[in-house]
Amino acid sequence: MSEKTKKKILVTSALPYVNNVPHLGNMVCVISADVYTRFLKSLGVDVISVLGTDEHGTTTETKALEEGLTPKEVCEKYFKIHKKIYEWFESSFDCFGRTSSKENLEITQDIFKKLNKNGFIRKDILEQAYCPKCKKFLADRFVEGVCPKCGYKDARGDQCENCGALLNATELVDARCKICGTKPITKESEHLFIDLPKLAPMLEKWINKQAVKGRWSQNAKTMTEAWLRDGLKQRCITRDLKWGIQVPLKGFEKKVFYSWFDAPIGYIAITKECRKDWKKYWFGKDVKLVQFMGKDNIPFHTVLFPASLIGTKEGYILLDRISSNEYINYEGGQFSKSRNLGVFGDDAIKTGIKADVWRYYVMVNRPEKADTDFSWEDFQSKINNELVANLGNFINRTVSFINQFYKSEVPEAKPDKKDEKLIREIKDEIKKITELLDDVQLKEALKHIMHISRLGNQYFQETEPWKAVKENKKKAETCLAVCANITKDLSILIRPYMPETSSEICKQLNIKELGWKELGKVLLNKGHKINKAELLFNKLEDKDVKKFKKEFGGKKVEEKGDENPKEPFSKLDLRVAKIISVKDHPDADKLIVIKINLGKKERQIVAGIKKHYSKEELEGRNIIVVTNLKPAKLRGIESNGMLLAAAEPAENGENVRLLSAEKSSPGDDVFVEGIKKEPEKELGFEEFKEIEMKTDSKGHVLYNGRPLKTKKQKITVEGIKENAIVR
Ligand code: B3M
Ligand code: ZN
Repeated sequence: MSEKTKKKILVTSALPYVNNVPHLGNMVCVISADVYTRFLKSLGVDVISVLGTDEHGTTTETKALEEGLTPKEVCEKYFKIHKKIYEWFESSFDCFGRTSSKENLEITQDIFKKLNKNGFIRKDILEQAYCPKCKKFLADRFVEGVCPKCGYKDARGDQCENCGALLNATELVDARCKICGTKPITKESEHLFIDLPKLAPMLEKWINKQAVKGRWSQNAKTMTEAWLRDGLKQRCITRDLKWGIQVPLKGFEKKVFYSWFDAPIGYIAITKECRKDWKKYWFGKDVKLVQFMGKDNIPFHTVLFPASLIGTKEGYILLDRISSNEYINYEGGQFSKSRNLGVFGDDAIKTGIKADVWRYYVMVNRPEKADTDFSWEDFQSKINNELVANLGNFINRTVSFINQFYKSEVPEAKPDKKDEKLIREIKDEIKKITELLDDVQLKEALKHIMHISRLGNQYFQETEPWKAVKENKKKAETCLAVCANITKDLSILIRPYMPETSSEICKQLNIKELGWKELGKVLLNKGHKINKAELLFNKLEDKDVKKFKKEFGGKKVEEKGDENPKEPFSKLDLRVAKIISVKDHPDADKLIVIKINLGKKERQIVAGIKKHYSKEELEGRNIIVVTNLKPAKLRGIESNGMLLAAAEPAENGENVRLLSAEKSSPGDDVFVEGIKKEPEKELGFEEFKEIEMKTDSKGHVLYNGRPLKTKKQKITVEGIKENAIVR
């Protein structure tokens, strides 16, 4: 056991929002935390793992409205669904709970009180949307109206579902209360803030040290630095909602805590709920906290949660190691339950494909440095070529051969040089795998495990025991004894990833389940009786793939048919345009009306970029415009197209930068090499949204990893980070 894994370890997986059925992409984090924990347990480390549901906040209130239930009822209903799905996926968390527990209420209130006592809580006035009819403050999601960006009628106050723009409720045109339809007013309300500027010196000192010591991933460091670089600002931790943890301070009894304040505290509360000795973990000097999450959760775990804990001065342990994954997309787009698109936890159960196979797929495609894509073809190929033809085949031929030729008794091994060479190679692989797992490189470790099975297959193939069994008995016997012990090693190595398969292998080998320290040892000796071979994995047939695609593909895939789907990008008609003039929209503060030159034609578009650019900056500038969108009317003014900009979340809302092509001429075609343009006449926003374009680190714009360009240059965008969404 290495030095690093000596102490107690506390592993957490981000707590998924309770209000939806988790999909395959959501499972990445849960399965990752589970694999890592199982590995540590196999090593013999004192480890506990924590998972649960995140139940407070506006997401739950919104769902409750949609389903006609109370927030509590929504939580009851979906908590059961989540629990069932995680169990089906063989997640083995020691503690599984929910943030709406009484433990979380107690600890959250306690942490708040300590923060307040230590002078890290401040009061301040906020302006918020308020419905005079419902007599309540409206969270951003509870305000609806016209999107200032795309003109979509029913945009939500936090985000436009149609074009994906991040919004503030106050930006909506013709805003209305989602509950009763009344126009909201802006009203002041006093709120509580955590004083991050005051905590900053302690926090920064800790971050600078821990990011190095805990070998934080690049995305974790970058995102955290971005928060620090912009200067930490006080952050509001209360909300005018009913569903949540009550604020225990005079004058604030009607408010609840912001769900991102109490959700991470949920990790502590869930531990307390299930372990009497929870303090040994959360206050232990010898405990290492390892947290798994999606990349969008990073700053809450590297800044907000640690700040809340440091401010109590109680000696809570802080994050040591962070593993933040990117996303899995579905067949090139996003998962969407409402559009029946993608594989959700309950769907995976219905396919009849074993949980282990799903776990394997998610881990071997684990989106570590970039997003990955689920496609049925890829899934099929990984099952058939890797699980069936490699791992399954090696184990099956070993066990069957011993069944058939040695009356199910492991023969005697008398290794020669060639056998020894393989044994050494496998020991080296085991060492490498252990290091990788220790370093939470779960995908890479799995690839090395599969390599062992590949080496085993090669060895079997080259030794030809089916011939040697007649011609050179010693050679055949040694081969099978060696393969039986490799199979034993594989049962140990794959156990964290595919626990059920590991148990099946142990059953076939007639051994008990073994821990990491038994790796590389010869444990199956001459005369050891094994059981009958059974197939570990089934091939996924083409007809099944067809069927699943129909079932889970959603409308889009069906319309297009299964064969050779068109690249979504081909539907777009993107052109360079020069801005001729800019006017304010007469009826909307946030909108401007732009006249553009498209080479031979002129057009008018309405855009919501007033906050980000001045008129002077815009006039004469070359921009990129989608010219084949359905025309829209924005507050009475016709918009014939949409300009493209890259956007990323920033402290004060959003950072938005226009795409440009200054060396090109108006009307020039914008394309991606290798994709033939077949623009649709009137492209809907829904379809446009599926076309994912992102910035890279050099200020170019990529579609599917390839740059957008004109015949003269690559499209550029300045002043924005890598991976910003273009829309
Ligand atoms: N529920 C966001 C998410 O599910 C949030 C995580 C909370 S972790 C304490 O991605
Ligand atoms: Zn209302």
